[in-house]
Amino acid sequence: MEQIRRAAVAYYEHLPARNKKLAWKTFKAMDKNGDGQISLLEYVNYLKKNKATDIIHPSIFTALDKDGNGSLDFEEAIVLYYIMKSGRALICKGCDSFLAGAYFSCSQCFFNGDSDSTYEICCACYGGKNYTHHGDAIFCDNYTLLRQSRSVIQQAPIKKRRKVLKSHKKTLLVAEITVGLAGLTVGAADLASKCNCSIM
Ligand SMILES: [Ca+2]
Ligand SMILES: [Ca+2]
Ligand SMILES: [Zn+2]
Ligand SMILES: [Zn+2]
Repeated sequence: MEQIRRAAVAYYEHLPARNKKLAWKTFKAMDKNGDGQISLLEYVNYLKKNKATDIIHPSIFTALDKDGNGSLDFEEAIVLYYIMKSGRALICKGCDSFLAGAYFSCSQCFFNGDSDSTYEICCACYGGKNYTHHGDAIFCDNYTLLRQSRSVIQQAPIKKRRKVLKSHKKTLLVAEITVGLAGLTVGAADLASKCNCSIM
């Protein structure tokens, strides 16, 4: 979690002033009773209202609450803002806990533009084979996937490349732990089959 926290702070520091203001506004909107803290109830209500149901996971709130006092101050909420913006709310399909660190992802599901869901598991579940997925799945760690996403973009024709980059600019700006590129389609159809995980 410390890694995500550091990434979130760096992300926040690079936000233009108006986006920082927006982050603060989001915090104020979540803090319904105005006590400067976001309670679990306020958190759930806000995310439900904004249809960000993928983030309403008890393990995410627990991970965000760094000092463990049961609520989120602004500093803790910056990480939430980062997760919301980067699409980094990933839950392990094996043990159903928030993926706060390095993780493995099925490369076929990741690079298949048709499937809107990716399949991620934590290192412990991958190592312990605590998951069920299609038998021919090739799992890559998130760093390898990010590197391969780059080559997918580079392999795309220049014209399309700009489009791919544009549509993923937000996620590409985010630190290396992001796998928001799941929607990538250009030239990716057969990439999964060519995929060579450096770790395998
Ligand atoms: Ca509150
Ligand atoms: Ca707290
Ligand atoms: Zn797991
Ligand atoms: Zn898969």
